[in-house]
Amino acid sequence: MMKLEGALYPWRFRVVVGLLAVMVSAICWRIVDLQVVDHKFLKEQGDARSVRHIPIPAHRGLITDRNGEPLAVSTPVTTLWANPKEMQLGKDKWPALAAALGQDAKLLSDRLEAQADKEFIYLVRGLTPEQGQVVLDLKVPGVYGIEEFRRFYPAGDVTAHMVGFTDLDDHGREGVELAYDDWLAGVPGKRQVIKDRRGRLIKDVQVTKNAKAGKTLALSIDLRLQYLATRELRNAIQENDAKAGSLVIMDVKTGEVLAMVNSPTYNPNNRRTMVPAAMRNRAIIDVFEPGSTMKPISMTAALDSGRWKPTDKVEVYPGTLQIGKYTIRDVTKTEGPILDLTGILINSSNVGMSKVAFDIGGEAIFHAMQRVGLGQYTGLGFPGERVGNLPNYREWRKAETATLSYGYGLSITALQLVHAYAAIANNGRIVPLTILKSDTPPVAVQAIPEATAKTVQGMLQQVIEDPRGVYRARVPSYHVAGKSGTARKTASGTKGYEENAYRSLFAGFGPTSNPRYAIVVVIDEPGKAGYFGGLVSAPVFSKVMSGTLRLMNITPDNLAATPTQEQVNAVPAVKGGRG
Ligand code: 59J
Repeated sequence: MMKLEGALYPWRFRVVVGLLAVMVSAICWRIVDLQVVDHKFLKEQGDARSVRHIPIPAHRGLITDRNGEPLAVSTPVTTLWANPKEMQLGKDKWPALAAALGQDAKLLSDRLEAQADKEFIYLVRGLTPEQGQVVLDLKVPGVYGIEEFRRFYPAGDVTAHMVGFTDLDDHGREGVELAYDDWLAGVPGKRQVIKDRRGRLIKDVQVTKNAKAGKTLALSIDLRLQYLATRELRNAIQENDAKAGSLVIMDVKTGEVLAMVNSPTYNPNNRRTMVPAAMRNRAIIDVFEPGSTMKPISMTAALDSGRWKPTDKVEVYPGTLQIGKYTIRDVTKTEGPILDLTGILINSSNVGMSKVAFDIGGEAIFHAMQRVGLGQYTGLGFPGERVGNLPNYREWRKAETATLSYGYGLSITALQLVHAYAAIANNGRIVPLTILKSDTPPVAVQAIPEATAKTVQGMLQQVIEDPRGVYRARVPSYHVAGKSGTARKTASGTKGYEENAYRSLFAGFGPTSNPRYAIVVVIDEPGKAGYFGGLVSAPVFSKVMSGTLRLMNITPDNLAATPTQEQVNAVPAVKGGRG
């Protein structure tokens, strides 16, 4: 008779069942453990091995001029990159790839072989999206595209120093692009994708964070004036065989910089043209001795002292003045021995200015210069701006008091010079400089008493309109005011001056009946034939001021008295070339 085994060995049956139960519950526990208890951790670990976040580039903000003209624009481009390791699987497609890229097939395959152990190389950056798609459509294993943005500068070399440029990764490197990088850059987004073990993209899962576009920035610059300034400066530099130059146009009421140009310049769309000398924004980083363009500032101190009025006379004969072993000289000595204050400006008499300076003292001149912003930051907030140097009056002895009063012994930038003249032009009120278009009226500080500023405005109009004046600075149909300067350049490495290297300056404003614009022209080392500020820089001022007043629709304030060209030509030039 058969017996049930179980019945025969009951202990054995129970052991088997018991073991099975233990095993089943162990498995169940493990399932619960994996699926419930550790689920989050394990999913994260798994995802970390397959899910990737790739950045979505943010569209960089547009830079425009004050009228909305684009100065820096970001356009979408496709950058092609490759995983050479993966590419080794599809060598048959390399010739087609080379053809599509317009590259030499042999060179490309050599490069890919040489980098066979790499996982990332750029194939080509910045194609148009259409060009990029043609290549991607070849479906060459290991070739991928990423969308990026590339900066384009429509006005090219005309706005180069102002706008600056970005690097290949779209970060601001120079100019406004650098100064306002945070504002312009935006915030890149994130896209979740799944890649296989080889890093190939399998699935675009979702955008986890949208890219936040950068903001638009409207500059104070007027592109039309920027072009005008560029053209006239470049012409003058060519005609005078000069080394370099700068020109700044400023709105005296708002503090806005309307144009700022330098020559030489460069094309920011073509990095190969970027040589260091061309990249200097000279108007804000080159400091120089301003020479006679300081005389009007010293005159404000004289008038403020209450001791002088414009018609008071000074003996300048014989055109030299001995201070210890130091001799002060006038270049133009054709005038009689006596000059009034306006005459000192018209004739640009260093001797006359020095005598006035001795009378009022260095401290008054120092404060007048400091009040109009010399030796201080302009507040423009531009990268690399220099402040120059205005030595404290306590260090001035008699010779320094004299030379500082006519512009030597201090150093300034073209931007500071235009800012100082803008204060005179704005009836003594100085406003902070800005490169951004401003809608709110700026807070002005009365740097020069209004009456004094107005008196100096009149004296500077005389400098241009007097028969002996700087007639080349005149502007048809308008009254304008200004002062020329010709300064020997300091010889590098010594305390002395160059024999034959000059800086020709002109600073002025207009229209005098209600001054709106201040302009400074700096021409560095004009040719030896003619180098006086009144000869070289004054005509540039005239043309640029004339164009500015017209473009800005400023009502002429001198229609009746407009001199004809014949009348202008008939004015005898003063011996010495100031003319
Ligand atoms: C000058 C100077 C150099 C520095 C002199 C220009 C001094 C001086 C020592 C000789 C040419 C020249 C501190 S000239 O700007 O007086 O703009 O139309 O460079 O005087 O003391 O062969 N400008 N320029 N001086 N130094 N040190 C005149 C004048 C000026 C003119 C003309 C003719 C100088 C009217 C200059 C202009 O007003």
